[in-house]
Order: sequence, then C-alpha cells, then structure tokens
Amino acid sequence: MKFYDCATAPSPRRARIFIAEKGLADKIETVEIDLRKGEQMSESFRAINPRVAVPAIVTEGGEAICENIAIAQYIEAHHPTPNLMGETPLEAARVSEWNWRLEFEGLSAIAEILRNSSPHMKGRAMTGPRNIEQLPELVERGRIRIEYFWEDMNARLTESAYIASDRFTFADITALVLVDFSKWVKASPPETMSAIWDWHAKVSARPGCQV
Ligand SMILES: N[C@@H](CCC(=O)N[C@@H](CS)C(=O)NCC(=O)O)C(=O)O
Repeated sequence: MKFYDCATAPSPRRARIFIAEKGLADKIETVEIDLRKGEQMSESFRAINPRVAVPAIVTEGGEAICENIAIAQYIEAHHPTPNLMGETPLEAARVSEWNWRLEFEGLSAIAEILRNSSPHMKGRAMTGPRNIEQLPELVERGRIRIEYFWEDMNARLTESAYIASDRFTFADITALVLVDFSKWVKASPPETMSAIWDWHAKVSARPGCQV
C-alpha cells in the first residue's frame, strides 16, 4: 500500500495519525505531495486522485481511495486492532456521527475562513480540479460557525472522556486536527473551554498523535 501525504496540511495528518495509531507507520510507503509547490495538480497525481487532494492511498490491488473516512474504514477492515472505528454498532454510529459533525461543522468552517481570506488561495476557495473565487463574506460566517461548534464540542467533552465514546477513536483524530488547524486562522477554542483543552492535552500526548 502507498500513502500520499503532505507534511504541512491538516487533512493528510488525520490519515497519518490513524496509520501511526494502528502501528503501521513502518509498513506503509509514504509519498510526499508538496501542496505548496502545487504537486497535487501534476499529471502523475491526477492519475491517482482526479479531485487533486490528499490524503490518498493506493491499495496492493492498485485501487486509489481518496477520502479520510474511506481510508480509515479500509485500513480498519484489514487491521482491526486497535479498534478505532467503533466496537459495537452504537459506538460505530457515534464515531460516524461525531466525525461528520467535526468535518462539516468544524473543519469546513475553518477551511471557509482560510480559503476565502488567504492571498495564496485567490481563485482556489475550494479544493478540487476547478477554480472557485473567494467570497469574503464566508470568512465572517466561518467564524460564527466555529464559535458555535466549540460550544457543542466543549459540552460533549464535559460529559464524555473522549469525543465519540469513553475511549480514543477516529473521531478524536479528526477533532485533534481540527483544534490544531483552527490556530492557523486564530479561531482556536477559548481558553475558558477547559473540557476541550484538558482533552486536547491528553490526546496530543499520545505517541500516535505526535505525527
Ligand atoms: N474530505 C477530504 C479533504 C481533503 C482535503 O481537503 N485536502 C487538502 C489538504 S488539507 C488538499 O489536498 N488541498 C489541495 C488544494 O488545496 O488544492 C478528506 O478528508 O480526505
């Protein structure tokens, strides 16, 4: 299996942490795609992911899988321990439910702020093969969205030791990357949200999350 990564970007870090938490870091070949140099647009990478985004994996059978959730499901099916996607039907549902919220209400809000404000992303307000112009109004909306989401995440972590369950799962990986990514646009959770910050310190200390 090959893993297409980018050391500086948040989305591939999710797959990198997942692979490390599974103890597979030494077993999977990593190929660095430098987004700052635009390497995702190269013909060779387009042949792997026509949607020009990382992460991606290519399986032993030559199949490309290009979304974090799908990569995690594929790796979990082949390497079931330690379980990260949910042991019971209910836990698996909670992992999916929180992961979706973290992506849609969290990561997409931060991406909305970054991609509609950064001068480096002019004409590239969305990932993908088609160029889309920035809309400055979305920056303000992204900030409102993330502030509301931090409230929900802090409330969840006040009642639960981890995001989806009483143990570390894939949802915690998405949440860790979200909190770290939010710093890029100065939209981190407020210091007073101690449930988030206590959880963040605990999760950040895991060896698999040091990548
Ligand atoms: N939903 C995708 C998101 C992938 C994504 O947005 N990747 C970004 C890096 S964080 C990318 O490749 N961007 C390329 C670009 O901006 O052209 C996933 O979670 O796998």
